[in-house]
Amino acid sequence: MIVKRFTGQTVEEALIRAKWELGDEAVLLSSGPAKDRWWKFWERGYQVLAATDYPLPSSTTAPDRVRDTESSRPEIAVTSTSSEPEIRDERLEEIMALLTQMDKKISQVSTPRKGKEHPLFTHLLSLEVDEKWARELTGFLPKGEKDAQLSKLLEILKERIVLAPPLTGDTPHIVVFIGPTGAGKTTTIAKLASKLGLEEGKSVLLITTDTFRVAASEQLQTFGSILDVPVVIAKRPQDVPKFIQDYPADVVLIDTPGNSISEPMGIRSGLSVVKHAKATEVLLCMPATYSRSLFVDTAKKLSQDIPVSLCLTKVDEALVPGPILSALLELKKPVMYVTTGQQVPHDIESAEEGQLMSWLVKGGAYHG
Ligand SMILES: Nc1nc2c(ncn2[C@@H]2O[C@H](COP(=O)(O)OP(=O)(O)OP(=O)(O)O)[C@@H](O)[C@H]2O)c(=O)[nH]1
Ligand SMILES: [Mg+2]
Repeated sequence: MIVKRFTGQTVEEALIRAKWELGDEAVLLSSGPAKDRWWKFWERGYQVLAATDYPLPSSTTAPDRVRDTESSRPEIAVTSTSSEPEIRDERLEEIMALLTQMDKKISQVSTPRKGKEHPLFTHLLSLEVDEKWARELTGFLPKGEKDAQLSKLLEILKERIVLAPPLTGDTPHIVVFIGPTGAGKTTTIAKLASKLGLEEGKSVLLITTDTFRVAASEQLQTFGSILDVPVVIAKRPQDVPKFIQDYPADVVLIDTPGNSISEPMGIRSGLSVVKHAKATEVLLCMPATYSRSLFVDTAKKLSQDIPVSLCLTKVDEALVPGPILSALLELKKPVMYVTTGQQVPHDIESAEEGQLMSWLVKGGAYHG
């Protein structure tokens, strides 16, 4: 009988090696975590002890890559074969029984705690929440009715995701809008200008510093003339303070060119507008259609540690809320607005007053 130890990153991998080398008749004697450290490139290793009564056929030896590594491993034991068929059969039966037990244990190991997961854990995974956050959030939840659990989850999220109050127009605001290209900065400015100007009766000034993109200033001027709000073009960040002085207004909304995170010059220029304007708020417009990592990287690079509030744009186009939920938990930046479509001025809502939190928890269409 040949008894030999095989190792792998998983028990299954070690078993495949055993079958490969000893043949299909090989039986499993034991399995578990590997006891030596030759697999030092891996974090964990597993070993199986397998046996066969048959001589190794030369054609079933492992391929070169496998054989090279196997041959350098220490064998636990190699025993000689027995010539007594009955004794061999008894031992074979014992070994088969052992094998059956081990098979059960292995299948338990390979399907870890599935039945024990919190029911909301799978719900959060289906919304594409990061596994790390899904596990952490559901760790706080008691077992019980799904609705009660969702309400508890909502409470937990309200403690962790800060919502900033909307611009009221009660005090003067100088708000600079930054964000990646096409995020919806200019459209959001038009929506807010309309809300604050037409609905709340505040005086509004629009300033664009976007002189890079063709027709960028015309886009804002068109909105300005429809809303009957003055629009001025600042060619340099240094020109912004003079316009603010010359056109006194309750609310000044300042547009900047869209920035790519690979263009540090553009990012610096947007932040220079923030500095020169002496902004009271900086709104970082971020598309809710981004993946978690793109959202987090872009938000960090564009805001460069200055305090910003988020305006989540295009939530109507986001298929699931999980990536954004995960990103918000990671970023810990307050959310002030959510934009829900292309319509000016309707498709915007305050994060505090709108559907954001319940959408993050339940998913589905934003206004479903
Ligand atoms: N579906 C949807 N589309 C939006 C939303 N907000 C803006 N858009 C659209 O997104 C496109 C880009 O909007 P802009 O406001 O020009 O974006 P921007 O960030 O100013 O773009 P740049 O100045 O080029 O960086 C336009 O077609 C908008 O109509 C939204 O909430 N939902
Ligand atoms: Mg724009």
